[in-house]
This record gives sequence, C-alpha cells and structure tokens, in this order.
Amino acid sequence: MQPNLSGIAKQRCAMNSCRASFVCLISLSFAGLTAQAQPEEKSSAPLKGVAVLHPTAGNKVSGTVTFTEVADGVQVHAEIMGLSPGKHGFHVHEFGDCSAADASSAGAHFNPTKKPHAGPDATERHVGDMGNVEADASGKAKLEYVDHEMSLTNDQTSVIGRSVIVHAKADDLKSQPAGDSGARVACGVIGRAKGE
Ligand SMILES: [Cu+2]
Ligand SMILES: [Zn+2]
Repeated sequence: MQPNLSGIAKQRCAMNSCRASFVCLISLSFAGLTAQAQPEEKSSAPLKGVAVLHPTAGNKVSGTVTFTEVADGVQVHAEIMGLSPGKHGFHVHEFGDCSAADASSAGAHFNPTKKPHAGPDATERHVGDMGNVEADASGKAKLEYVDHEMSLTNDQTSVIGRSVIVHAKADDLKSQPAGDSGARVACGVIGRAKGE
C-alpha cells in the first residue's frame, strides 16, 4: 500500500502525540488564513470613477471624464468635444442629477468642506473646482492632472455619485460662488468604474 501525502498527514494527526496534533492544527489554521486572504488581493485594483457627458438642451457638447485613484490624489482625465474654442468652466457639482434640461438639477459646486470658490491649485477651494478645459479650433478639449482635494473612497470628499458640469464661459477662478462661467452646456453623473 502506497499512502499519498494527505493520507500520511491524517495518520500523523491520528497519532496520539501532543506534538503531532499541534503541528496538524497549525497546518490547518494556515490553510484557512491563505483561503481568507484571496478575496482581498482581488480588490487591490485602484478605485476608478467615470462620467459620460451629455449635452444640455440646445447644446452639442459631449465627452468622457475618468477619475483614477493614484498615490497623491485622484488622476483626472477628460476628453470633450462640441465646444466653442477657448476656456470653459469645469467642475464637480454636488448632485448626481442631470435630469433638468439646463442641468440646474446638479446643484452648486461640490463643497463639502465649506470653502470659497477658487482654482484647482488653490489651497482653499471647493472640492469640485477643477478649473477650466480649453477647446482648440475644432472644439475639442483634453485635460489631464492629479487633483489633491477630491477622493474616490467612501468619505465626505468622494466625487462618486456627484456630477461633472462643463460651462459655456471660462471660470475666472475667483468670482463667488462659481467663477462666473455661465450656462451649463454638458452634464454627466460620476459612477464607479471597473478598476484596472
Ligand atoms: Cu460648474
Ligand atoms: Zn467652485
């Protein structure tokens, strides 16, 4: 008879020696820990959010904005089209609700820390203050930067469930409460996206 390895282990566990039982117990506990560690490894992908922008009534602005958790903040990547050439205010607004024809349903700038309106590099700013996107002559804009105020985790500065708004005019980064950037030309709800 050729007992396999688990057969040998069982035989050892069956031995009435204190020491053998202890070794078997340790082995079983270790196997249990390994099995528990598996699901945590799967969820280690960076948190990611995405907003698909749709035009408000009378406009044709569309695009996609992604938010990816990085070591020092949240990487914002925007690609927008259908804009008039030049700068356009670009913010996270407090409600993830683009249902109104003019996107007024999205509410004010996302401001959980109760600070004044400013630009993305200011130390005192709305969490939602992403500044401007700048469209070229063909109406396309691209923006890529790391934001140090917003988050994607389940805390008060998380932008998940809020919305991204693009405006008709430039944000002057100082007028209160919203940078005097005019009408809302596109709106998209920020949802959770699959991590990479
Ligand atoms: Cu805005
Ligand atoms: Zn603001």
